[in-house]
Parts: sequence; C-alpha cells; structure tokens
Amino acid sequence: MKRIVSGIQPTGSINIGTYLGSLKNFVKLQDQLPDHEFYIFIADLHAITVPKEKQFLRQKIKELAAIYIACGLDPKRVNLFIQSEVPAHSQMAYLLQCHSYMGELERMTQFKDKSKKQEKGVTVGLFSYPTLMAGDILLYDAEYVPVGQDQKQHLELTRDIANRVNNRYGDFFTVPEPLIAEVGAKIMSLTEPTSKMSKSDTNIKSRIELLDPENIIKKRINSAMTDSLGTIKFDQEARPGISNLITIYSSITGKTYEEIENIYDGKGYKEFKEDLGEIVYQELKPIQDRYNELLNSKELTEILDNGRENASKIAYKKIMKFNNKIGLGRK
Ligand code: ATP
Ligand code: LTN
Repeated sequence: MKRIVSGIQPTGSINIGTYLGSLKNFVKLQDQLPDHEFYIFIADLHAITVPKEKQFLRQKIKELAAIYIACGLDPKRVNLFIQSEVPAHSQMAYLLQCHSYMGELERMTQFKDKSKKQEKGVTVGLFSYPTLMAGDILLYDAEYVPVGQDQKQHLELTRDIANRVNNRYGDFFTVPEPLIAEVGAKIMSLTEPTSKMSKSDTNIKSRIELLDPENIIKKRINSAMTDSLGTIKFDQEARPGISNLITIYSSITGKTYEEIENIYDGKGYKEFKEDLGEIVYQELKPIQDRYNELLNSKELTEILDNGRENASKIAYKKIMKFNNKIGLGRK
C-alpha cells in the first residue's frame, strides 16, 4: 500500500501559514489520492527539542489534534496519532543517527536559525531533529510527504539517509518525495513580509491564528504591511506585502493571481483588504465551530486511539526488521 506521512509540531497556536501551506493540502490530498493510506501525526517529540512547559505542551497537543479534524481530515481516511505514543519513532531516530553524519546535520538551515535564537543551551535533540523527522517518514515507507517550503532541506536529508541505508544493506526504505503546495507553500508575516509567518514570532500582529475571532482577523488584514503603490499586482520580489495577501487570497479561493488582479483592476487596498478579511473569516468560521465541538470530546479520543493502533503495527514491524537487517539482537 502506498503511504503519505506528515506531521505538525504542537508548539503554539496554528496560524493560516501552517493551514494554507500544510493542513489544507492534507485535506486536498486525502480526496485526490484515494489509493494512498495517510499517517498524519502531532509531532510532540519534535516540540521538546526546544524545552517546553509541561501543561502548555499537553494543551497544544490536544488543540492540534482537534484542529486537524476540524480542518477536514477524515478519520476514516487518515490515521491521526500522537508521535510519542508510537515509541518506534524514538527508536528509529536513534538507529538513523548512527547512519547520519555530523557534517550533514550541521548544514541544516533550520538548526542554524533555531540554535541562534536559543538564549539558553541548545539541546542535542535540536541538532539531531532531522534524523527524528527522517525516522517518522521512513518507518512507514512513505511515498509522499506533504510539507511547506521550509522543510524541503529536511526531506532531502531523509532521501540521502534512505539511499545510504539501501546501498549499504540492500533495498530497505522507500525513498520519499516531498509534495509542496504550488500556492501557499510559504505564507509570509503580515508585518514583515520578507520572513515566514511563524507561530513562534513574538509579534502577534504578524499572523492570523486559526482560532482568532472575526474582529481580530479583519484587523490583522487591514493593518498588514503593503507599499505606497496602491495597486493589486503580484510581484514577489518588488512588492512582498501585497503579493503575500494575494497569495492568501488565491490559496483560499482557488483563483489565480491574474484573476485576482483583474477583479481589483482600478481598485485600491481598502476594498481588497475588506474582501480578503471576509474571505479569511468565512474560511475559518466552520473550522472554529467544529473545533469547539471536538476539543474535549470522546470522538477525538477514539480517533487518536485508533490512529495509534494502526500506526504502531506498521512502525513496530519496520523497527524489528531494521534491527535485524543491521545485525542487532538475535535472529
Ligand atoms: P514555526 O512557525 O514556529 O516556525 P514550524 O515551521 O515548525 O513552526 P509547523 O507548524 O511545525 O511550523 O509546520 C507544519 C507545516 O506547516 C510544515 O510543513 C511547514 O512547512 C508548514 N508551514 C509552517 N509555516 C508556514 C508558512 N508560513 N507558510 C507555509 N507553510 C508553512
Ligand atoms: N519538522 C516538521 C514537522 C515534522 C514533519 C515530520 C513533517 C516532523 N516530522 C515528518 C513531515 C514529515 C516541521 O517543523 N514543520
């Protein structure tokens, strides 16, 4: 069976960047690829690579689980589970660390960025993070991995590790392909449109969170940074602010950049931003309603139990085979 694997870290409140770059794509794929099995998880082991307060982490895990389903993941199609509840993920990370090199991990741009931002000590976990991610993917022999642009380098490393193991021991892992959304792969900050919209940005005005109320959504769009030209024209390099807003518009409505430019030909930012505020609100409203129903429900617990059972079976078998393949334990 062909498989699709992906995860999101429960490190903060989900914003429309993660939604448009990743979650919305999962939902599309589950309908477009009926022959594939989906393993989608809450990457809590990744979240602790930068130390987290216990209560905060618990809460974010639960919230993210509810968000996944509220955004439209169908529990009949998708195995949704919590990464740490399938211990094979930690085991595989260790085994892959023994097949990875310091030099290749040192080159990871996310590690360089995140370690610079760390005021206190940088954990070994933050350094070895890409091997945990490689394990998440290779455990299930995923064919495709839907991610945002910023994860491409980690996917390339995963492919290198898979090829290395395959060359050394004979074919064992499926070499995965990244699936990066054409529009929305990198939604930028609303206040600083040359950097990625991020849940860890200290400026709350830089993003719209999935659970923000209507007035906040509209306020954030209205005050989003643009430029003094006043026209609705996509130009990523020269006009990153308005281009980012057009990208958000396009990835929600499915309209092309050109169609959007035509709609707003001769109109200004005010009208465009008002419409966009309404479009974003209309997209998020049903998600918020469903989220509130799910958060403390038995339904959500059952979905996660079921996902854990299905994921564990595959992951456990693969770990046992890998142990055997490399000569660990007894035959
Ligand atoms: P942070 O936003 O704090 O840097 P992160 O990058 O670790 O967190 P996650 O929420 O773990 O974000 O990312 C989940 C998925 O969403 C990944 O595939 C990532 O590439 C994608 N993603 C995150 N932010 C954006 C964004 N601004 N635009 C497009 N995709 C994004
Ligand atoms: N590293 C990713 C989250 C993540 C992931 C994965 C994505 C962890 N394991 C496996 C795809 C496949 C991030 O920070 N966004």
